[in-house]
Amino acid sequence: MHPGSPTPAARSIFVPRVLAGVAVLSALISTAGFTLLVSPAQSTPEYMGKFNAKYNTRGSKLDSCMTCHTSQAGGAENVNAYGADFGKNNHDFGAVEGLDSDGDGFSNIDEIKAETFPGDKNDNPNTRPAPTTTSSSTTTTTAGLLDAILRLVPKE
Ligand SMILES: [Ca+2]
Repeated sequence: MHPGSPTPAARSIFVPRVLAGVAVLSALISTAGFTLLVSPAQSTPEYMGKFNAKYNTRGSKLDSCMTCHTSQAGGAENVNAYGADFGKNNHDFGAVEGLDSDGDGFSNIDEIKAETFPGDKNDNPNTRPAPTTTSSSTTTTTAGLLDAILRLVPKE
């Protein structure tokens, strides 16, 4: 046996230590990752989960605090119009489906089906093209809107 090479006994101790180190590291990394992923939805994860289960919106734009809140921070003090109606109706999603919480002319259920925020009047099926629409027509729509706005501004 060469003096520098580890004996079989030393190797068998070394390998479990490395494995333990890897296990601890990966546990730390996954805990950190999980915390980062979960923290934005900490306010009412129960309602978010129920919303996603009811409307099959998990992973969509509506799978967000912004569906019921005015910021990602969540919390009762910054609910949007939809979140406020939801609260007033004993947290019953079905009870507020027919309302137009944000007053943009689209009922909450129509907005949810279109994956637009029911609590943001600037986000509705008219302002957002359907998900299947190509980006070129989005540009056209935006340009058209800008043009319409510019025509409304009085020229000096
Ligand atoms: Ca609406």
